[in-house]
Amino acid sequence: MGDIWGLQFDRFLTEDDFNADGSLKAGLPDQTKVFPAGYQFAPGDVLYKDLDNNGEIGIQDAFLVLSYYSYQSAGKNVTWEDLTK
Ligand SMILES: [Ca+2]
Repeated sequence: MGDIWGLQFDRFLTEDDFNADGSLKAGLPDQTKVFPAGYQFAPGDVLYKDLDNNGEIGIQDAFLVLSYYSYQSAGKNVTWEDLTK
């Protein structure tokens, strides 16, 4: 088993994070690099912390986590391959 890198869980998205048309409101970090292409975000999805405050969630926001279990329990099924795109 190699080292496991993960993103820091911030909170879950709520209905207040979405516009009437289902799009995410402005001001939230862009998470499209760490979710599958075309993924439609919905209330209950994970919102990760933008650790370097560049407005998007990416590999630069990842940090070393020791427990694979804790990563899985954080929520959605994000693959490591997606982090490198
Ligand atoms: Ca970032």
